[in-house]
Amino acid sequence: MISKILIANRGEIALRVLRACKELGIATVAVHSTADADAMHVRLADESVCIGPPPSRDSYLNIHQIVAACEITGADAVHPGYGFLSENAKFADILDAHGITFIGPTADHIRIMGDKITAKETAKSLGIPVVPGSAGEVKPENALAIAREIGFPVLIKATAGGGGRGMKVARNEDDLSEAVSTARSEALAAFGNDAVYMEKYLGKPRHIEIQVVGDGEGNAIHLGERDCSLQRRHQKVWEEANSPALNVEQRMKIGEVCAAAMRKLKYRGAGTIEFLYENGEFYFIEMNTRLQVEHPITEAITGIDLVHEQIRVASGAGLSVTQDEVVFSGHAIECRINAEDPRTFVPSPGTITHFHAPGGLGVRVDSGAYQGYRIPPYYDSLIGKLIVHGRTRVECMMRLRRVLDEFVIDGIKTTLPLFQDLINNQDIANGDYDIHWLEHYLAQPSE
Ligand code: MV4
Repeated sequence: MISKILIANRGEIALRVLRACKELGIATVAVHSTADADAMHVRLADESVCIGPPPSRDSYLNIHQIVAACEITGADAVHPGYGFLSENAKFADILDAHGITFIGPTADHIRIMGDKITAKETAKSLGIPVVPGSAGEVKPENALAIAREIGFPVLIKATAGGGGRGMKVARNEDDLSEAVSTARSEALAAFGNDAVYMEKYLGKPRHIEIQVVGDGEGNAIHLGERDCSLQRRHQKVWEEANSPALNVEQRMKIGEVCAAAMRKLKYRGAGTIEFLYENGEFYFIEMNTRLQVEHPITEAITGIDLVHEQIRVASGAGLSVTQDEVVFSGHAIECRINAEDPRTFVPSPGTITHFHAPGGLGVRVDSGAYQGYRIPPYYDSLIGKLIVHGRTRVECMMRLRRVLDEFVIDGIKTTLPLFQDLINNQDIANGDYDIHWLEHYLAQPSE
């Protein structure tokens, strides 16, 4: 049904999608900005189209240029990757109007999950546990009554937000009105929408997310969880599957709740249901209606290619597996390799003078980087992902230590040395960390 896919992205995820297309015998079109003419995704695609100058808004976010590139090349579907246009409902609508398949959920489902109040109401109505909080929007005049009902501390969040922007904690009644007004003005400035809502503030949660895939016809499966608690300023650094905090019963229980919800919703495509997890309870915070950066750790423990599944369900071929056929095996860890200083996270674009990727059993490197590649300064600093799989968490960690020693990236600074430190840390070895752990760790003076 789909014979040519245009990949509306760059970097490692464009390569990742390209690989799935090749395995399925589907022709590929790369798009690129003038800054990415020598990128690996352009070299490996069957065809490529330059869609504009370096700034994303003029190229990777330029809907008209991307639709034109589809028309010129005869691409019948678009894979958006992550970021850029991947959660843009208008883009999905426009492709639809042109008879081009958007490889993702319906525009309506993207819209529902893009508004955080609607997302939460929808999740709740589908039987997913949510954080106790306001029913809908909070205004300065009703904030105190709602906060007293919920109990302090409370968190004010932007309805149009996500990814942590525009959040304010109020520890007590004295803090409240300032927290609400600051959150509203920050939300207005960041998203052009000052609507905010309120939740019980969870102090030391883990961030655990459930991978789901649906066929849009009422069939859906879950592929277990990923623990993404190790993050800095809402940028994930290290992710693992399974979560060190869950046992198999907890995994299958929350997974089944999510899969059942997606069946009811008739969700199509890959999705991630994000939870905070504290004292044995799950609390829904958001749903991402796209493929995520960290999806390979789920692929490692299930053997299921998520991009294959996305393409299958987009073309009406259905899921390749039923829930009963999903087998979880071993443990996987992903390290995000950024072109950044490993201590300050200041970006470090430039030319890679030497590049040697590790190999061996249980090792996957997803990267568009190569020796001589010049990292452009215009985009995010993720240059690769190292994914290691082992039969147990201990085996996975031992393998990761070996693999980090083999990896060579010279000419720029990268986050590799941070992982050398983390792999030798006792809390990490014990799986004993929450969403604040890494920031506390980085705040300690290093010797
Ligand atoms: C929270 C929270 C504590 N309590 N909600 C941040 C990003 C956004 N997706 C939700 N976030 C949070 N919501 C309540 N009720 C703490 C965070 C949070 C966080 C969540 C996941 C991963 C990292 C985080 C870092 C700081 C705060």
